[in-house]
Amino acid sequence: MRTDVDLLLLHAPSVYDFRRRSILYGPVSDLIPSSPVFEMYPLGFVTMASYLAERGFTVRIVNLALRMMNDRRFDVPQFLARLKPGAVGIDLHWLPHAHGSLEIARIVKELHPNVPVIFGGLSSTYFHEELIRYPQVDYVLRGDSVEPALSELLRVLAAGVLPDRVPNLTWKANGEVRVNPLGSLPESLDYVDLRVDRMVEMVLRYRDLESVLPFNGWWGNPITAVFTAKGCAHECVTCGSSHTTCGLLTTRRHPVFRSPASLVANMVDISRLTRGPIFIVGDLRQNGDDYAHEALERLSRAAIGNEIVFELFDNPPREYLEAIDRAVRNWSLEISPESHDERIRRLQDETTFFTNAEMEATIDAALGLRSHRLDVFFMIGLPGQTRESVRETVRYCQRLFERSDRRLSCFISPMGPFLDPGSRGFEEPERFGYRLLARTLEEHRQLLLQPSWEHILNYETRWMTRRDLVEATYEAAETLNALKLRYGRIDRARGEGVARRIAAARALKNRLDDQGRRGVIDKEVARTLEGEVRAFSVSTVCDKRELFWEGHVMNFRLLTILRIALRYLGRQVRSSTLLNRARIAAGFNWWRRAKKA
Ligand code: B12
Ligand code: SF4
Repeated sequence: MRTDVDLLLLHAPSVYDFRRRSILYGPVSDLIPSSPVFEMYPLGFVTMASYLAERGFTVRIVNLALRMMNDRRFDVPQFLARLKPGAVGIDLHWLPHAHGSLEIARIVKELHPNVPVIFGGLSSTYFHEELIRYPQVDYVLRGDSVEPALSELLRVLAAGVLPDRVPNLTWKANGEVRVNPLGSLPESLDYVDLRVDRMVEMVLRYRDLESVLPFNGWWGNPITAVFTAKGCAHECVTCGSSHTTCGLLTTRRHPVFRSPASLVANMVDISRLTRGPIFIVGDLRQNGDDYAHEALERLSRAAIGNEIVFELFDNPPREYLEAIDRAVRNWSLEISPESHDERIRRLQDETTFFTNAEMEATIDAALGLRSHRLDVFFMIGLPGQTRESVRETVRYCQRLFERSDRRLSCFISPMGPFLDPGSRGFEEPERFGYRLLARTLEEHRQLLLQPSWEHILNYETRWMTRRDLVEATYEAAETLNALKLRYGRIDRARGEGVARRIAAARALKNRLDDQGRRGVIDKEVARTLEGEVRAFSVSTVCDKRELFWEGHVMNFRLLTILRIALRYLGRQVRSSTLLNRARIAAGFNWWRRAKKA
């Protein structure tokens, strides 16, 4: 069979048919760029595409979730029917994609019964033995670093031999599940990269920009992220990638890192393409002070103009912040104390305890330097946390507003929709005060279809029922929003907009509860919610725009894009047949049309 791409990577929406269902998803995605459709695809799509392209495979990323969001008439089966992939990869990385990913796989199988369907990501890894039993799933690649194993799998599939030696692979033969050993556990991450040039080439090759955009609104807010590590040294009870959880999923006993050289080289590449902020995922000090300082020295030499966003997992000495300030012209900080209550913070992660006084000293030091912005994140749904404790957290935010200037802002959100599978809280719920309402993949898939986020949450705690978690969230959101207005963190229009949306979401939730108790959802409520992902579930704990940095007149560097395009087209011409030359000419026409538009 002639194929037009070796591997088609598809990112599904959280709930496949969100455009016709009536669900109140809730503010579960308000502190990330995505909507409740969770339209952002994993960074791993880019590392896999880069790695495979280096080895001669063609890869195409299609963000189906975003395409479906942006165009109500976008027809998924029709779009997929036109493609001729050698293999299809679907991420079930985040558990909230439990419904959408399996539905997309079902459609792919119906349309292309002989094309292998490969799943991967952390949730696929956790649920691999259940996942492989769905008829639409052929292979599951386990682990958090699968590029070499994926390349091997594609090679084996093309050769038509049995994949019994492909590391990390769960598969089935004659109806029997086979679990190959976890052989692909790289000790360093320098073998992978987020190659922006490969992404530009992908856009050109398939003449499709829309499908590779990472989230709704990225074009106006082109924030990018670079990863520093796989795994984590910390032990947050609720995290599906903590030290203990990574041990469970990958058998690795410690996190693995990218070298500072590779990290900074990647940031330089990104800065040549976009002027948007670059978020460094993970605290640089996690791999020791020498690592952090080497990264900063390299950043200083690179003199990147973009805003660089640093994450702190604990409180560094003042000298570290000074080193950031010397190395980077434009920088911001993110800190996640999770709760104002030090006891709860210790319950959430006993390995990294810090006091409020220590955190405030860090805040003062950062704001005494050139930090442009300092965001402090709190969470609802923690061990030991009560409704009163959540109220206290918001009062603590007021204290932070009072003692600092407008560069500091606070955010609070519910942990949702799910407590991460494999997290310590998920594995030992009683020990940490959780009550799980779903355990299997299928149970989570069903939860996602419940009418309201109160019933989608997969947990409650000894201290708060699901209803309490929902009520505590809206109450905290209302008070914090009012405080932000009062202390000048947001302008009146934004503050009033958020207040209106919270009130509308609350009213709708109450009507749903009421009708739920009576066992019928009336037609009017169902119609109001049909296909609705924005009005009642976006910007209902804060205004989404608070997450972004101010844009530039020109967010992208057109010269770099042009250079990559010319290099790509030059390569195509050199290796082309007559047919390919015709395609390249068509590419030029498309480029001219896109420029005119
Ligand atoms: C950075 C990050 C984010 C970024 C997104 C970055 C991105 N686009 O990937 C932001 C902040 C936006 C984010 C959001 C969310 N996140 Co997050 N995130 C992380 C974090 C801290 C690091 C991930 C990372 O850098 N990975 C590095 C890249 C290169 O690897 P990768 O993407 O994982 O891909 C590799 C493998 O996973 C696998 N793989 C992935 N997909 C596929 C597909 C196929 C076919 C194959 C073969 C392999 C494969 O192979 C890849 C290459 O080796 C992790 C925690 C951690 N320390 O790991 C949490 C984590 C992954 N996130 C998590 C969660 C829950 C979320 C949210 C659902 C939270 C929420 N309610 O808002 C959202 C979902 C966003 C969406 N889809 O729209 C959980 C996932 C638990 C679970 N099993 O469901 C984690 C483990 C911890 C946590 N609680 O934060 N997140
Ligand atoms: S939530 Fe905690 S355990 Fe998970 S990646 Fe962040 S610091 Fe590490």
